[in-house]
Amino acid sequence: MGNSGKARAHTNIALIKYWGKADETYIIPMNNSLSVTLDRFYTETKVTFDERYTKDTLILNGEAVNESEATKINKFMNIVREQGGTSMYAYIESDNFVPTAAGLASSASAYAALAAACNEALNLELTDKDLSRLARRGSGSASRSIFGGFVEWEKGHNDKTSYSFPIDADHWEDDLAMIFVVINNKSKKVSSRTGMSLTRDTSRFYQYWLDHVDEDITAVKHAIKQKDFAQLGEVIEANGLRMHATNLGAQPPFTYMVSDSYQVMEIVHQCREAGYPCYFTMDAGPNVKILVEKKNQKAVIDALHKSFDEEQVIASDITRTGVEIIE
Ligand code: 2P0
Repeated sequence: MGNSGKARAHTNIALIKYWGKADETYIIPMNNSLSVTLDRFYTETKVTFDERYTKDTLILNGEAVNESEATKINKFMNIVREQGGTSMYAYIESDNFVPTAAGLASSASAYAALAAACNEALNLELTDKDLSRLARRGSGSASRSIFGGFVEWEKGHNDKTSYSFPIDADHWEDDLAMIFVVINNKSKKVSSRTGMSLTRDTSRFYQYWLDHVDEDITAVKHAIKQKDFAQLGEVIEANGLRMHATNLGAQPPFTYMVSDSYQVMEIVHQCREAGYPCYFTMDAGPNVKILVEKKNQKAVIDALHKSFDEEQVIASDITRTGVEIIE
């Protein structure tokens, strides 16, 4: 149909974290980050522009979204309209394919899929690089979900120079998997947007984080080149912990880690000692993600099942497929 497009984008998990913005309007990050794109969790979004619409409408998993989500989407659609030279509003239908128990609703796959669907619907003919820049305006991590496999987000210094690109790993992704351990948490959630802003502005450890993140990026890229899983794992685990340490240095201090998160970390250590190399990382919540070679995936899952219910442990392959137009 004339003014419509449908796209699928997969979510991604940062191995080297994005934590803090240099520019909140354009979503320019303080540091480069590096992620893997996951096969199992994705968003499909169809967007239709029409002159008869009087506002943007977003239907997410079959239901209208709340006011604050609608405002965020409308802001993003204004950017799209400006790029496309149109004043048409849009009807957006979006479905998140994430196991409901996982609670991993992801702005990364959401804005990557929406950007690609808009590109198709309005014939913007954006390159992947420009699509990554557009997705970034919705949510920083979305800039990485335009691509499959290992992806680096170059922080740049303005709208033009801040975008993601894929890192050639010679198909090493096919040998790797990520295991999610979903942890129930009743404490009040600090959103990533709020958490990273408070930390950037107040944390006594934040400058240390910034001073060392480029070393981690370089070490990870070296490990990918060498297909050295232990080196990759050691660097990403340390980087994730260092990001979480910056939160403890904020005023007021806060943390995303709960006791079950520490229990998963302990199991990861035990698996390593038992000869199954695997490494953890955490984002703006209590869930723990474990990077493992596929050949050891079952052993690690079995170890986790001794302490966690079956539905709390979800494994995903790494996909090398980037955002796709599906209609
Ligand atoms: C990341 N996180 O690199 C980091 C690590 C969470 C922890 O990107 O404000 O939803 O929309 O740019 O991308 C989550 O933050 O934040 C995130 P905004 P986003 O994956």
